[in-house]
Amino acid sequence: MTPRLTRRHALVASVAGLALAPTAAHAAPSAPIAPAAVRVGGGGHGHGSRSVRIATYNASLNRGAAGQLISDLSTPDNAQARQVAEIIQRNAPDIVLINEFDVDEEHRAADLFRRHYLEVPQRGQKPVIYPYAFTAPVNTGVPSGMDLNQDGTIGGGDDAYGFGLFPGQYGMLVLSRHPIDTDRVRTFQNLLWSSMPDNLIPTDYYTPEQVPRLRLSSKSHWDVPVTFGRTTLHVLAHHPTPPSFDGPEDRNGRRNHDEIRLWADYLRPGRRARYIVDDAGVRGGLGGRESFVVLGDHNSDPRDGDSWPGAIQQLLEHPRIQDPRPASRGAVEAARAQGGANAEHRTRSRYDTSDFTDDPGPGNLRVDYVLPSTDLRVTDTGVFWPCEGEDGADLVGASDHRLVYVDVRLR
Ligand SMILES: [Ca+2]
Ligand SMILES: [Ca+2]
Ligand SMILES: [Ca+2]
Repeated sequence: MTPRLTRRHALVASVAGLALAPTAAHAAPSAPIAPAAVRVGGGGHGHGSRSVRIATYNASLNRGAAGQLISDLSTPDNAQARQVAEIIQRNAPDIVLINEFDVDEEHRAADLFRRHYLEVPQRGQKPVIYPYAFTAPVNTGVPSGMDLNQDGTIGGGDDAYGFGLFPGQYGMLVLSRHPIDTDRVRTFQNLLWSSMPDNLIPTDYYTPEQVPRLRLSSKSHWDVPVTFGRTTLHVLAHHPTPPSFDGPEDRNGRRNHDEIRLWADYLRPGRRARYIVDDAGVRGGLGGRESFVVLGDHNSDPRDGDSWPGAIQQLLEHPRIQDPRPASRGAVEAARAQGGANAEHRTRSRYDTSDFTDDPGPGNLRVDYVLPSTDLRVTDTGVFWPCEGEDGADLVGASDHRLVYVDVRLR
C-alpha cells in the first residue's frame, strides 16, 4: 500500500530543495524562510552544520479512542502534550521518531501537534519547526478477522494485526528539519511473518489457517530517506511489540525478535534480504553503501526483561551498526531509588531509557535505541533523564520512556 500523503507532505515533496516557509499550510509563525539544508532553530548543542541530531521518543501520545488525540491537540492546553513538546524543544533534534502517537488518515493529530505545541514556546523554550513529516498506516487496531488470541471470539485489540483498540493507535510519526524523499520511502506494513525464513512463529499456537496470514510488523517498519543536499540518511523506524502480554507460547516475544530481525536482514543485502518485499511490491534490502540509523522503542533490553534471547543483539552486534550507548545520571538515580526488579538487573542502569513498574518487574529497561551505521561519526549522545530537582525533571513523567538522541556527522 502506498503511504497516504497529506496536502502538506505533497507540497513539501513537490518543492523539495526550494526555500519553503515551514508552516505554509497554516497561519502559524511567519518565521523567516529557511533553505531546507540549513539548520533552523535549536542550536546550542555544539553540533555544526553537517552534524545532525537524531532522536527517538516513545511519547505515550496514545489515547483510548479514535479521535481523542485530535481532540486533545485541538487546543494548546493539553498538559501532557506540552511536556512532550518541551522535552523535544529542549533537545531540539533535527530528526525525531515519535512512537505511540495515534495516527489518523488525514494526519490531523500530526499537524496539530506541530502547530499547537512544537511551534509554540513551552515555558520559554525555543520553538522547533519541522517542515517535513512522514506517517503512514500501521497494523495496530486493524481487524484481522481471526481469533489470534485463541479465546473463542473474533474481535477486540488482541485479535488485530497488531495490538490496538482502533486503527492507528500507538502509531508512529517522523518529523524532520531536512527534506524527506517521500517518493523513495519504503514501508513494510503488510509483509507476512511466514515469508521470513526460519521465523519464530509458534505454529503449535496459531492455527494452520492463521499462520500464512500473520503480519510480521506489529505497527509498521519504515525506511524514510532524509536528504542533506546530495547526501541521504535512511531513517529506519519501527516499534516492535512488547515481548509480554501473552502465554507460554511467547508469541509476542517471538514476534519482537523477528520484528528486530527484519532490520538486521534488511541491512544484509543479497540472499538474507531476498524475502523482504515492501508494500509497493519491491523486493530486497538496503544497499551496502547507504548511511542509515535504526531507531525506535525496540522493547528489548540487552540483558534484562522478557526478550527472546539475543533479540536486540541482532542489531547491537550487526557488522554495519555501531552502538554509541547513550546514558544518563537520572536513570542511575531512579533505579537506585525505585529498587525492586532494578536491583537484580544486569544491564547497567545508566543505559536505561524507560521507567516501568519495579515490583513486580520488569523494572527500568534499555529499550529505546538510536543506532547509526558504522560510516557515521558519532559526536554526542544523550538520554533526557534529569536527576531529581534538576532542570526539566518535572517533565519526564509525560511518558514511561525517555527521549534518546545521537549526534552524527554525515559524510
Ligand atoms: Ca479472540
Ligand atoms: Ca520504575
Ligand atoms: Ca535496568
